[in-house]
Amino acid sequence: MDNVIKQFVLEGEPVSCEPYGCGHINRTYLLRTDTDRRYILQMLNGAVFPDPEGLMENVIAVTAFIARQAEDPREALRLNPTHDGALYAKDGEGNVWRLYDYVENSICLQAPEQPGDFYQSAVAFGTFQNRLASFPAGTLHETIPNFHNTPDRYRKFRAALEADVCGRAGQVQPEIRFVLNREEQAGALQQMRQSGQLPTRVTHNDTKLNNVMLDAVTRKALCVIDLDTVMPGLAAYDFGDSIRFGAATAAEDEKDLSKMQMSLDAYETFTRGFLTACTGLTELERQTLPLGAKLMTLECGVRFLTDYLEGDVYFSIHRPEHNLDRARTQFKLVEDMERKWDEMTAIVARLSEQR
Ligand code: ADP
Ligand code: GN1
Ligand code: MG
Repeated sequence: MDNVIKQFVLEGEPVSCEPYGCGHINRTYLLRTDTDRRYILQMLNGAVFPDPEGLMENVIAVTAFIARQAEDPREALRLNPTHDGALYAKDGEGNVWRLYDYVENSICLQAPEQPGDFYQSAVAFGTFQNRLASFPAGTLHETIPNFHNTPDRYRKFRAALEADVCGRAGQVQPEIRFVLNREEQAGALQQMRQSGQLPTRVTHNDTKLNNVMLDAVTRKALCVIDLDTVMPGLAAYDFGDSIRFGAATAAEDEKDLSKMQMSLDAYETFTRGFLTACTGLTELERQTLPLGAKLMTLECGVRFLTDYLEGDVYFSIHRPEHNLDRARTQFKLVEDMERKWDEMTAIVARLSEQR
């Protein structure tokens, strides 16, 4: 890592570099220097992102675009250059590394702690989409093709099931049935995207609460981070993935499923913040927001279960059945959303009218 750090222009001499955060994909480190400067050093996961250079082009363009609209410099992530003037470095194995300014005086939450936190995350993601409304979406690289193409996720699930390389399918029959029973409805958003009924937007596509920074004092939205999956997408993806994670009453890997529900209060709070910040959605886009919540949750569960069947090759795990536990919480949430469906659609309709 020393060889990587040396490539970047730093303020001061490095004094420590420790693993940081709870991401499932990249390797993230907090780098400190003797002048008390803090940086976030990240190595991109090359297995997940086949075109890291294209990905960095996206991140460079999007952060510059947002920086031009920012009132506080912390509203846009800032990449630090190498001595050669590039905005990323490579190590001896060809891995791509980047160095962000640490967003100072900020907090990043794994779950909402105060009533306004989830609202502020909705403002952050809604503002992000709004600020990028005039960004030329066609110039972005598709960093993970078919990322939120749910039918494609089903195809990969079926392939993993067929191969069953770890011999795990036998023990997860109820989960497999849960997934297959919902296959018919899983393509609804994809169909509306392909037919052009829903407009393509620049979306973040990984709108977990822990991809938002809030100001540590005011707890107001500062910026969204983890821009690796910024690609053309649907508004319902960003709304839906936020609900999946932040309106859940338990952690994504909770083992006690009785704790896991989708909070209608949190759902309503997020919807209010998102519709306030993300103006200009079409009527059909607003109507499909609840569907986004359900399908992003189902899709994420399918991805966790697929990874479990494939031997935990994609998401970082910290215990043997971690991906299975994660899949189960997602399916519990989907069931709860199915029960609360009428309320979910009514909330979006009511808040849309009030705007
Ligand atoms: P992953 O793709 O693995 O989720 P992230 O980019 O989300 O990686 O980073 C992981 C964690 O590191 C975040 O949840 C956040 O806590 C922290 N983090 C990332 N970038 C910054 C930053 N610029 N300033 C402060 N903290 C950050
Ligand atoms: C991953 O990188 P991170 O931890 O923010 C994943 C998301 C999943 C999420 C589930 C590039 O997000 O798609 O929804 O885990 N990111 C990628 O927690 O696959
Ligand atoms: Mg993240």
